[in-house]
Amino acid sequence: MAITQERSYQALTVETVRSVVEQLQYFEDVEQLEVLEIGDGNLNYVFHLQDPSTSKSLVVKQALPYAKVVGESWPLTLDRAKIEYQSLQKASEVVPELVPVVFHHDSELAYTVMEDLSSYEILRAGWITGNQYPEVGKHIGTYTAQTLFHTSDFFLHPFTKKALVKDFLNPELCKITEDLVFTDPFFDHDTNEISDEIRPFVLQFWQDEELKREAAKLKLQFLTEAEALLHGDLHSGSIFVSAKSTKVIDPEFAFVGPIGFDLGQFLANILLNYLSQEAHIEKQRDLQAFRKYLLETWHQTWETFSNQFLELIRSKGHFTFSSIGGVGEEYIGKVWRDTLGFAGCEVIRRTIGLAQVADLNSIEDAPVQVDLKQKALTVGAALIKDRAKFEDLSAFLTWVEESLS
Ligand code: SR1
Ligand code: MG
Repeated sequence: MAITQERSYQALTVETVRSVVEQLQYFEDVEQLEVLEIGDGNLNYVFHLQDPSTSKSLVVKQALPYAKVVGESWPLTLDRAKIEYQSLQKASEVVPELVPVVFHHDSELAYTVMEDLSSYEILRAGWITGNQYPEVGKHIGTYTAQTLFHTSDFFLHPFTKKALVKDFLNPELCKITEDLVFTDPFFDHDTNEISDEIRPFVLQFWQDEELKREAAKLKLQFLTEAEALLHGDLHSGSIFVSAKSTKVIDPEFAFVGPIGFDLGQFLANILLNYLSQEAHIEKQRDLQAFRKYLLETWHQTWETFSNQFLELIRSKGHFTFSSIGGVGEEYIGKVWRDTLGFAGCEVIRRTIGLAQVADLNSIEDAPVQVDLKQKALTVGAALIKDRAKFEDLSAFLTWVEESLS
């Protein structure tokens, strides 16, 4: 039975997924396709379909009505598939080279057919292996500047901006972030994953009232500041890379929120990898070189983002006060402080919360892993509490070199 004739939701299988691509007339004979389910994320199915005779291929991503990482006990809206599709469409209007090509979307069956990126690597996996991607900082700086500016009040008419906020209300996925990033890791919550070895350190960590006060401010910003349409989950597992090209995927957490959140998530995942390299790279000289590359990546990200965003305010901005000296620069200063604070929350969450990262968890030497996780928690707390003290990028980079090496 062809799944396209069934108009109520059902999960696709390696058999039924053929019929959903048949209508695209992209492949000559869908029966010949080799189909694999390759999803390794937390939430969705991802099918890879390839014609063995021509090597033409596509990917079909389908949302499940629950969070795959936990199971059917955690129901989750299928609307996220449409949000992801619409967000990819918006990004493709300004940075088509930095997102996958989308061929088709079906909201009822909650699937999207898109470009196969399996010739690329996931950035997290590449970094763990010690691979360098010299362009990724510039690309993520461009992606954030262009997508965030063009969906902000600096660019949009107020009516259009409000409509955007309404179109991208994403309450269930936002709630996941509100809980997993901004709440649970600061308390003894059952979603956390904390080994017996690190628990005594974490018990002390939870005693820090100043940290909780500052985390509360950041959570309130996340809840209330509708600055621009975010990707919403911009960690190194949401980025495909090759030597010269970058593709940002998976914007199912998209909503109109504080700009620093996207940049902060990317920064946090750079810092987590930076820390973890102590266990992955054996030779001291190679370790130093790789860490230098990671800091250079963040340098390029921030410089590209801030320069492009300011230039866009100057050249395309519709916000009345944009021409007043310092308005744009002060706004970028606010985004900088928010970025550091949000990065701190993400570092802490990926260390002791739900959905931790392979950068740290793949370290087999248990005492080394515990030591690095403690360092990560200390770094995360410092970013949250001291975010207003790092005057600029160079002060921050010096601090990383001195305190994380
Ligand atoms: C239940 S979802 C867990 C995490 O996976 C996604 O990638 C987001 O980061 C989310 O917080
Ligand atoms: Mg994801």
